[in-house]
Amino acid sequence: MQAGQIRTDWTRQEINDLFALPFNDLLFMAQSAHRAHFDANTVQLSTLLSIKTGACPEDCKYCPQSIRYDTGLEREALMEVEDVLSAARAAKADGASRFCMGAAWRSPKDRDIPKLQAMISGVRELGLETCLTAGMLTDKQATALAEGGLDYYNHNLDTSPEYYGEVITTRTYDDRLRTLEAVRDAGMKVCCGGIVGMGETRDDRAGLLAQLGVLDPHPESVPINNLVRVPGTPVDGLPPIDPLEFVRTIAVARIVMPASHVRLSAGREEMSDELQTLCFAAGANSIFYGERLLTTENPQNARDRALFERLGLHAEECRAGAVHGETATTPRQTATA
Ligand code: SAM
Ligand code: DTB
Ligand code: SF4
Repeated sequence: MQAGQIRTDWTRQEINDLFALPFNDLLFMAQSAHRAHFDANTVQLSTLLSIKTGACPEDCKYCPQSIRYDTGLEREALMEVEDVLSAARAAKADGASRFCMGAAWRSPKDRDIPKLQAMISGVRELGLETCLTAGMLTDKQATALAEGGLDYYNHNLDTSPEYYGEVITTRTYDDRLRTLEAVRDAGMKVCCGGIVGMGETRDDRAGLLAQLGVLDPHPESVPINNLVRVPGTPVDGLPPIDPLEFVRTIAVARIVMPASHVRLSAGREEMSDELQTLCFAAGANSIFYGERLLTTENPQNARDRALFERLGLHAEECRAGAVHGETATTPRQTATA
């Protein structure tokens, strides 16, 4: 197979075979795929904000925001637009190119949509790309968000179809796939990935990547989260995934979806600089940047800047408003600036 070839006919067996490669061979393949589509020293920076926190009716076993688990989290109602825009301004000043708003909902209510649209258009006017994650969407809601200027919708498949029921019982894999279809049909870009370290097997990780790899087109953005173990959630206390298996998961994601941004997502706070470096070498080219994820901690900006400096990495230019290969609309910003 030619390095970086885009395919949507992946089989789970082929993906398991990639996982089983000797580590150096896997990393070489991943680097080759990465370099066929990207500058290998550029990393896209997304900043998260929880715009509605806690009290979610879903039972996702990993999530501190589920109402079913006592995680001590304080619930917060949907934020005011101006407060969201202040956070977005700060993210932009820090060098982020995308602003991702997360709401702890099973799905939005139709009455919430106008406020979400106001947040989206306000963030866009600041020259940031916009991303929202707010649970399952109807076709009508997806269209309304797209019309409001939403660039990306995040909706993760999280794990393999077989393991999904061990993690979440309040919605199905097909529910997730239906929302992804609504997002695509409405013309938005898809941000879709998963979580590792929840007690799944390697074959489950291969199953997740096989599901993502046959989406046509591939999700433009693929977050790979390493479980943040939050006391009170049912998965707290599980042994962490072998760090090199995590790197393998990133590398396989890069090979399967060579032209997508693969995001080294939750879990960086507990990772050494050296482990993150291996993830970048395996083809990760996006991170969540900013001192908080949604409700848990992320590395301090200064730590990320220092790591970028040591590795000669720079932040991707902001492409907000860019169409059909047009170049960036805002000046080049580097994480080290
Ligand atoms: N409620 C919406 C949904 O489920 O799509 C949006 C918010 S939800 C917090 C977004 C994603 O965050 C989840 O799909 C999951 O992949 C990730 N996530 C949540 N808790 C996590 C944790 N403790 N560790 C790692 N990733 C987590
Ligand atoms: C994604 O894949 N990871 C982000 C974002 N999309 C919304 C969320 C990570 C959440 C980690 C736990 C928390 O901070 O609540
Ligand atoms: Fe709710 Fe999303 Fe957390 Fe699941 S992951 S409990 S849907 S906020």
